Amino acid sequence: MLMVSEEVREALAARRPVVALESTIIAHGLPRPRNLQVALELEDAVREEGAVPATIAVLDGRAHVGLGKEQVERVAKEDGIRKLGHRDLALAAATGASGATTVSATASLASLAGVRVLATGGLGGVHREWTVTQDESADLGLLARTRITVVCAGVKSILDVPATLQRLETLGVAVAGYRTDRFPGFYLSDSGQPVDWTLESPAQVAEVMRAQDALRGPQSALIVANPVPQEEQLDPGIHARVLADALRACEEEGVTGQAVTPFLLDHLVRHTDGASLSANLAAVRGNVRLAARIAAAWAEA
Ligand code: PSU
Ligand code: MN
Repeated sequence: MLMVSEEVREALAARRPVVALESTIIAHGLPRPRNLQVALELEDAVREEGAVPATIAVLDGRAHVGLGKEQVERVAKEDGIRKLGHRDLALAAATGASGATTVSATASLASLAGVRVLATGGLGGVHREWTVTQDESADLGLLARTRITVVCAGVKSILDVPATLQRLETLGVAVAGYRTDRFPGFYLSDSGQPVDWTLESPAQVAEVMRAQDALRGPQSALIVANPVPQEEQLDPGIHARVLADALRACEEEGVTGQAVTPFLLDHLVRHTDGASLSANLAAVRGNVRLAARIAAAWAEA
């Protein structure tokens, strides 16, 4: 059921750095055909930093850790490819379904395969209007019980960021800013919220990972929040305006559940003339490169 590619298996056996990459961003978070290009580009960026990329997805019921080019193409192009959270994995495996994995599903499969570092764009979290919809991404609960390091540009700015940070605190998930004391805002370098901890180098992140293992306790994650460079962020004024429109459209069209995140991301891309896409890509690229350097520092131990 779990298929670890030969390249990833060899790298893990030789203690060479490996970075897990999620696939929901490819299948449901980015417009086609750009998504395929980006998926391959992110794998290249990991390699350029000296690590092995392990893109994760489920194809015909098999959970893959490390995809070949044709498999990445299927994830990017196949119509009807599902969006799988960790709760969907067994259902997909047993029924032979295919789907892209969210952070929660990617983290659980990565951890099963022995990959310790994962890169994404923005984490899922608590949605605005949570009191009505109770929509909180399964990413949070899974990260409370999975020992993995997730490099992200904060949580998606479509969410209730302060509420998400509060939930991470309650769930006991460690959060640190990378070279910043501000929690990043995905498309924006600063979400307006502070973080309690700042880490300065990949080596220091790896030290924290070792300390997590030494101190035992619950198997929880480490979130490394890496801001998009200020010169590549989305204009904050445009962001505020278009996001308000997107949230209104979502409500008017009655979009709920798993469809909410892709709907909002797509709305932002279409109403910012692609500027949100550039900021999103800049953030993901930075995260993937940092994740590779963290994986290298981790593998050195
Ligand atoms: N970050 C992005 N684009 C995405 C996502 C994150 O830049 O598409 C995906 C991730 O896979 C994340 C998921 O785990 O959205 C969260 O979805 P939900 O809110 O339905 O849990
Ligand atoms: Mn949700």
